[in-house]
Amino acid sequence: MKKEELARLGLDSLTVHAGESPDPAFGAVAPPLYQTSTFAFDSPDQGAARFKGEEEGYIYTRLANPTIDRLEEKIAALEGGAGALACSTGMGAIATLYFSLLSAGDHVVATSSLYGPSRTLLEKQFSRFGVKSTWVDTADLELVQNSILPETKLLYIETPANPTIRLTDIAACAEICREKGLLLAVDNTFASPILQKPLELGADISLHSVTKFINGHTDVVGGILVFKDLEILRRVEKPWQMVGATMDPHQAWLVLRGAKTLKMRVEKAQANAMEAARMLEAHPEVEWVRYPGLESHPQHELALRQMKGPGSLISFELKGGLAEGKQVLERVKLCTLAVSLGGIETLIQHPASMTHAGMGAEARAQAGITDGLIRLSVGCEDAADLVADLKQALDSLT
Ligand code: LCS
Repeated sequence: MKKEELARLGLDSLTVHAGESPDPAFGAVAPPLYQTSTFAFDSPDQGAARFKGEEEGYIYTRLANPTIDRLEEKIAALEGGAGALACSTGMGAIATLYFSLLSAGDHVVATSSLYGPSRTLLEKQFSRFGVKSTWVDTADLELVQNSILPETKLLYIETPANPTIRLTDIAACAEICREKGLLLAVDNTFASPILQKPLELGADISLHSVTKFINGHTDVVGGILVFKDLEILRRVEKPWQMVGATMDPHQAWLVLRGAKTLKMRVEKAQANAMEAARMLEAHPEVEWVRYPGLESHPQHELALRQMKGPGSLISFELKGGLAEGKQVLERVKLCTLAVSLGGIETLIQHPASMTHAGMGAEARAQAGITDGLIRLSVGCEDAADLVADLKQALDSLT
């Protein structure tokens, strides 16, 4: 379908049809997997013309591949972006973003609570090349304003944030970036394009670990950068190709397959999460629960304004802190003790010793990631089974 036709479709239709036109070679309805590293030229002149950019066509899979193009088209359509670049992993996408847009002497303001390696990559690696960063609670817009220096080039936010489920006001951040001439990038992994569209709220780049909701089946790692306009995409495209953070066609094919059911999965997991969050909130062993769908979430109003739904990530802490948290991790039966999130199955983990261990205790404390925080990624099982599983683990503590 043409871009203008796609733009008129609803999200259900888009997840099914964007990037999915029948195969021009044989009419296959499912997208063909072009598992090839290179593409033959008809003549030396054609090869030269493709390298010069004078003729459209494929050259080499690290540069572009028809299966990967389809995934980029699908996710760009879902995000309302001008184009996308599919990456080897979520971290490949984030590293590509930093590498393409930042130079020695530049400064970044970013959300203090976010996926640990997104922070340590800038703090411990990019700092070697003279890139500086300031990590703040980006929910506090005054703090964001006050952290911007003359050399700040990028505001990097993650909302909802991993693992605190704290939100940042994307439209307000976009306004600040417009005034100050900065780029705004949003890690949209926790919401997925079904629940939140950062580009429509004024962000320049929306990115995902497609390992999570977009693929949804816990069998692929991948990432994607989606751009509001092609000018920024062009700045990122060459460095992305040159560092080789590009996706493989088989990855793209699997993700295309997973993404077709994105909306149904997100909605089912979200309905389950609401029930799990209500049970947790009512349980006497639970000290606090953070879930944007609960009225008790300090940014419940922002969630209603900015997101189509609260998603399926919950964090909570028990009255007995980490010691009791570990017992729950051991006693759940249906929930699997594993990192990652956004898959069809419910996963539970302990960020301070797992996903966010590398950040260090000081950065975790500053970001509000307490030692007793347990993160739950609710999947698509029966809500009653999930609630019963969590409840039996909690009841066993009393
Ligand atoms: N962004 C967010 C918000 C993430 O949660 C992750 C991974 C990444 C980026 C990086 O993506 P990857 O390279 O793994 O595809 N988050 C993980 C987590 O919370 N548990 O395990 C991985």
